[in-house]
Amino acid sequence: MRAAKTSCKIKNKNNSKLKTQNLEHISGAEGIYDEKDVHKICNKYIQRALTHPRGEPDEIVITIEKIKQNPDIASILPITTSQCSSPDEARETISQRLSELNISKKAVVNAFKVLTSKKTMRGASLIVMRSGKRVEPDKERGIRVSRMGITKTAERKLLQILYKIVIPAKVYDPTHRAGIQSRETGFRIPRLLTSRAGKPGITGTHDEMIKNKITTIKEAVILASKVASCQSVIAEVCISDDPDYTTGYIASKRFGYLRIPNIKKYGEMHGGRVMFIKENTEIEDLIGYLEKRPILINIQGK
Ligand code: PML
Ligand code: MG
Repeated sequence: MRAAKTSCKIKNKNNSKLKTQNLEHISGAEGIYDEKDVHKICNKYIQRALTHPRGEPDEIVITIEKIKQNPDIASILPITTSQCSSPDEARETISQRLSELNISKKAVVNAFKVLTSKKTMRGASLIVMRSGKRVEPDKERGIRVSRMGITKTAERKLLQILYKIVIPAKVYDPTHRAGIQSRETGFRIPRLLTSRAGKPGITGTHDEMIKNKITTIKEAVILASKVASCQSVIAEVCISDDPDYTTGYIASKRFGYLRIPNIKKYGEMHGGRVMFIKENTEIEDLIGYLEKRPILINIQGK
């Protein structure tokens, strides 16, 4: 497979005097694509960067890289969604799952310190599952999980699942036409959205919001599936740092990808990722795998 990697970073200055040193990273996105799709995907990344909820970017950086190593294949995690109505309940659900995975209370407390800190990290924190020690070499940058993509077959299947998650229930429509309403977003949109996206009857805003949400979950599932494919990672917890995105997840080989609605309140800026790792993990090898090894996610057993 001839593959290319694109990544887009946007930065927002928070101190005009120290412009170059003090650029705040506000978002990133990436994937592994066939070369013919690279132009199209770069345009999408630019569009996303320019409309990001964390703020208008001062700088957008796009990197396109030829992947020389053949990607390894890892299985996609199965997706479920928990019932959760508040950040406190979310914390309880996550702590419960982590304790079932033999992760210590100290490690959980340290993880929540990272996830709820005002100062968000660009990448993920690595926390040793029993001692609770943070072992990522650079505590500000963290570990940037990179070089992951999805096969076309798995992507099609994943999108079908995600449409059902984001737009699940048919509801009564007072105009006497069948409609559907998202249990999570509350948006009511015409029933044929998936086959008629962009056609009359579908407002741009609804259409865009649904599409953005599906992209967010898709990218998170791909990343979490790569992380879970590491032998030394027991679990990962993520809270989006986007102020308008309040669903997080806990992912592990044992439980799959469990979505946690209301993990934070609307408008809050904190967020991040933590990975709980085995005690005797070779940190350099793990970082090499997460940041450098190209991985394509596929459906289980294919
Ligand atoms: C992010 O990239 O902002 C994190 C997204 C987490 C997605 C959780 C979900 O809705 O499944
Ligand atoms: Mg973000």
